[in-house]
This record gives sequence, structure tokens and C-alpha cells, in this order.
Amino acid sequence: MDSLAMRDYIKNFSLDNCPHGNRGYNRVLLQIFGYTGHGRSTFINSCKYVVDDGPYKAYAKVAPSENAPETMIRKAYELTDTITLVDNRGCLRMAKNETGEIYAQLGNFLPLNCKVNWHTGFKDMMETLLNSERQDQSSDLIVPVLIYCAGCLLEDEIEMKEVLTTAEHMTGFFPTVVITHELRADLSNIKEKFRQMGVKNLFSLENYTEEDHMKTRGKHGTILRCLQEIIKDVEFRMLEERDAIGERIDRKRILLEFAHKRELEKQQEKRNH
Ligand SMILES: Nc1nc2c(ncn2[C@@H]2O[C@H](COP(=O)(O)OP(=O)(O)OP(=O)(O)O)[C@@H](O)[C@H]2O)c(=O)[nH]1
Ligand SMILES: [Mg+2]
Repeated sequence: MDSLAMRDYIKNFSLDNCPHGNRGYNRVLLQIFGYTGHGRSTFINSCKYVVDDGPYKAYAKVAPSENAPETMIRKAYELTDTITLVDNRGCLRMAKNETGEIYAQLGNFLPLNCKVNWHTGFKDMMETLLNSERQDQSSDLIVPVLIYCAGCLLEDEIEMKEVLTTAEHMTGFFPTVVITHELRADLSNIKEKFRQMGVKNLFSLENYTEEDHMKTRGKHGTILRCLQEIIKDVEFRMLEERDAIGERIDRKRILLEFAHKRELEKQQEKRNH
């Protein structure tokens, strides 16, 4: 498919037109997650730029530098009538103190437009889950997308693999991975690491930015292919029957089990000191 055809395919994709209808979903939520400063907000702006095909606009506020965390509040940005991008709060490490909140964001248990705080206790997670009853999000089909900056060392590889696998269990999709700042480093090593973790949808690009948004065939092509692959995965998934309540129970179970395990580990750590 050429760029124009891909853009049309993305813009025209509708859950209602899937062979078995929308199965109770009314939007696809691309959950953009990852480490702080790796270019999540910039990626959202790049997607809007490519799909809207208008002037460049910084919809999501971008950090002045990679070392100054900017996005603290989960915010949603409509990409098409069907697809919405969610700018989640980034973490410093995939450490257990932060992953609980990553899962809570991915599972859509935290409200949009509210500050995300890192909680570590079982009780906090329980409160998050109880409060999530206030918003019905069963109509969101969640697809996780990890943003990772080239040249970073992926020191917490084991934790990353666990996060990717848990994201798959929660959503039914193994996360798509987008490597940003692709000119910064040789990518073969990092790509191989992600492949070995089981990543199939793997893309690398230089984001469009406020300073440099000269349209290039390469950047446009990568972003369109990335969105196209995600939609193909969604189309495939829409062929399956859906148990909306079972889905929610499974997600809650994953979160509660995680928080419980973490609580026990914390108690053990205390005893060891
Ligand atoms: N050259 C280049 N700069 C980029 C790229 N992606 C992001 N940046 C820059 O990196 C900085 C951080 O990008 P953000 O999009 O704010 O990162 P984030 O992941 O949203 O980070 P927080 O919201 O702060 O947690 C900004 O100054 C961007 O302009 C890229 O692919 N290439
Ligand atoms: Mg951001």
C-alpha cells in the first residue's frame, strides 16, 4: 500500500464495520507507555501530524529536555473517529514500585485527565480498582504501545519482559514497540533484545518535532505502517467472540495478584533489614 492508501485505511477503519460488528467496543485506545523522556508525547504529535496531514501542532505537551518529566496527567488525543491515543505517565524504571501503576494505566483503571501518582501499597491498588467502578470503560479496546529511546541501555531487561508479557495478558495484544531517536545509536542490539522478548510489531523512527517537522517519506511511511499493523491486529481480534465482564475480571485479577505479591515482598524486605 502506498502512503495515501495507508492513510485512508487508517482513517476509515471502523469497529462497526468489522465482520461481526463492534462487539461492544466503540473505540480503539492506543495506550502509549514507557520511560519518561523517551518521546511518548512527541510520538503522539507525530501520529497526529501524519494522519491529519495538516500543519504541525504540538497537541501533547513535550518536555523541554529528556531529563525533565513533563507528562503527569493521563490525557487522550483523538486520532480518527475510532482511534484514540492515550499519553500515559512515564516511569523512571520498570521497577516494581512503578509497574503497578503502569498496569493500572494500561488496564484503563485510572481516570483520564487526572494526575497519576506512584503508589506501592496493596491498599492503594485496591482503592484504585474500587474507584474504577465509577467509570465504565468496557467500550474501549486497549492496545499497548511501548515507546523506547535508541541508545538507552535497557538495564532492567527482566522487568521489561515481565511488563510486556503482563501487558499482553491484560489486553490480549503483545505491545507494539516504537524505538525513537533512531539516529542516535546502532539499533541492531536493541531490536534483537526486543525480538527475543517476543515483540513482533517493532518500528524505529525519528519523531517529528517542533524544530524539525519537514515531511519525509521515511518518517511518514514508518508511522503509517505502525498504525496499519496495529489495525490489522485489531481486525483479527475482532473475529473472536468477546466476554466483556470476564475481560475486566481477568484484568483486575492480574492487578490484585501483582499488588499482593509486591506487598509480601515488601514485608520480606523489611524483615531482612
Ligand atoms: N531528535 C529527536 N528528538 C526527540 C525524539 N522524540 C522525542 N524527542 C525529544 O525528546 C524530548 C522528550 O520527548 P517527550 O515526547 O516530551 O518525552 P515523553 O516520553 O513524553 O516524556 P515525559 O512526558 O516527560 O515523561 C523532547 O525534547 C522531544 O523534542 C526523536 O525521535 N528524535
Ligand atoms: Mg510526555
